[in-house]
Amino acid sequence: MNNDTLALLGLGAAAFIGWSILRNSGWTVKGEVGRTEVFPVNKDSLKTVQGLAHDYLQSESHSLPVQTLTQQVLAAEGVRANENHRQTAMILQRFVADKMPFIDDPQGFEKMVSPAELAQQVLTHPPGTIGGDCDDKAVLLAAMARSAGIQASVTFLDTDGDGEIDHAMTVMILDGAPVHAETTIPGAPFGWRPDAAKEESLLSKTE
Ligand SMILES: [Ca+2]
Ligand SMILES: [Ca+2]
Repeated sequence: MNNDTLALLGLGAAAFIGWSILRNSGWTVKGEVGRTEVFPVNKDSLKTVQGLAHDYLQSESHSLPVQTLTQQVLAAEGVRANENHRQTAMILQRFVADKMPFIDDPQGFEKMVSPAELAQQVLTHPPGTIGGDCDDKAVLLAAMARSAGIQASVTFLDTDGDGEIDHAMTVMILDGAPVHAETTIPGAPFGWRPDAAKEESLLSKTE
């Protein structure tokens, strides 16, 4: 292709993105195995994030990339899935919180990378190079926990008391009680939860 054609294609892509933003609809990028959803931050975006988190967990927790990554992380610590749920959960949290960098969404947008897509990227890139923000990492950890047989989902919190949800965490049921797992702060203790004025957990909506 010559430069003019490339420039036209670039203009076309920019026009499409602009049109998507104007329509408020966002767009989907199909990855190798999963998908990435991008949409503008607005009053409806939290509902979209929560709906996608639920869908991603239902459809991709037992996908091959999520299962493979989970088994690799556990095997590196000499543990097999289903031996001990609390120990398994703690190892998986350490991986997502400590070994995957925090990478923020583009300014003004919500970007949600599905767990199969994120796991596939982690499996195929050098260690420590693939990461995500709180919703991406919280959904991935919940999916990995589910693939290890642990009841898990995502919970959304208002941590600064302004009435708006601003954080996502993984929450799991261990010994019959909900346990929070922070994924964006390296070294965050298992079970630690920030003070929150409001919390909306998807755990009760699990199958
Ligand atoms: Ca995100
Ligand atoms: Ca807030």
